Amino acid sequence: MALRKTKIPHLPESRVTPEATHDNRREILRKLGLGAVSAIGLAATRFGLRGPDPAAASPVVPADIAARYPAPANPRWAADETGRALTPEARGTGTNNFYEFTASKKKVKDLAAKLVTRPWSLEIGGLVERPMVVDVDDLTRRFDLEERVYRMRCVEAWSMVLPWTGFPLRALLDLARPLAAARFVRFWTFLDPEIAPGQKNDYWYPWPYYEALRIDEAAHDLTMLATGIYGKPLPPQNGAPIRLVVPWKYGYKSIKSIVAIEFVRDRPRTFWNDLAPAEYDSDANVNPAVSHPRWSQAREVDLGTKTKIATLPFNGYGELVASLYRK
Ligand SMILES: Nc1nc2c(c(=O)[nH]1)N[C@H]1C(S)=C(S)[C@@H](COP(=O)(O)O)O[C@H]1N2
Ligand SMILES: [Mo]
Repeated sequence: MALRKTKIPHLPESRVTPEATHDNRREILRKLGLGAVSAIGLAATRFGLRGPDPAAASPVVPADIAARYPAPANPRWAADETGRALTPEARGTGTNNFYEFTASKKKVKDLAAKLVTRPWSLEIGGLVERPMVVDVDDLTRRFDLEERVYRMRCVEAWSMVLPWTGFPLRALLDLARPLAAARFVRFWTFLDPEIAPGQKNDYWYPWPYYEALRIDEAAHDLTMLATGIYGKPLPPQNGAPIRLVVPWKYGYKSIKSIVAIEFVRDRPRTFWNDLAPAEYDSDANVNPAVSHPRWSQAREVDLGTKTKIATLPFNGYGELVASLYRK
């Protein structure tokens, strides 16, 4: 994501040169502080973050899981209520942000093909009654899958309309049963520099990618764990085998390829906010009235139709979520 502090009208994440990022490395590391690095290191060790074992790998989605696609549409989210057309599949699965692989959106797809997404274990822990390490397909077998069409607004001022398949994150909360002391949920992506070139080459990023939600945001009906898109299991570039989708927040909150979910008491740090706090706030609620330091957030390009449209507060989901933020 754009880390330069100089005033450039709209520098998309993909156009930031490694040099530009590198110039800021010392500043980033200073901001991060040793405390943050060791806290992350500690959690990573505790949770045993690791990529899948390629020796044991079978990239094949089990037949019973594959047979659940396409999943029934949730009638409430069968089409975009603002009248926007679904983004064509080739674009939705061909223009991606996944910095573990590359900052070039159109190259993510080919590079991410190396990600072995099965078998894939997910660790759920922290302040929960029922901590578990569970295979992602076994986890999915416990829930009904449904399809929902959501708008996805990237902080870089572009958006898509995507048909996700998955289940509400709340269903996982019901399964794991967070303790009363759990006020936040924290998410981690895999760490595997051998497979993900960004994790090796872009060594100044605090890998693995980490995100967080308040517990009430996590329990909100809109918040999904997605296992599919366009009526099929997720392809690697969209965050296979399981990723978060939080449609009223900028896209960077919707963390991909999750390996661990931790329930915690204190507000966790988040990846982009640690990198550039002035540019990427931790709440990341879509807000057309608050500009990014280097570009306006008032409008966005719909990547499906290549037209510019007005950005809506909370990405148009305000009626459902604004109450979460009223004091
Ligand atoms: N692990 C991980 N998750 C991530 C990212 C990333 O770089 N790594 N990029 C985020 C950003 S900036 C966006 S806009 C969305 C893009 O999701 P999509 O490629 O499926 O449209 O994923 C988010 N989740
Ligand atoms: Mo983004």
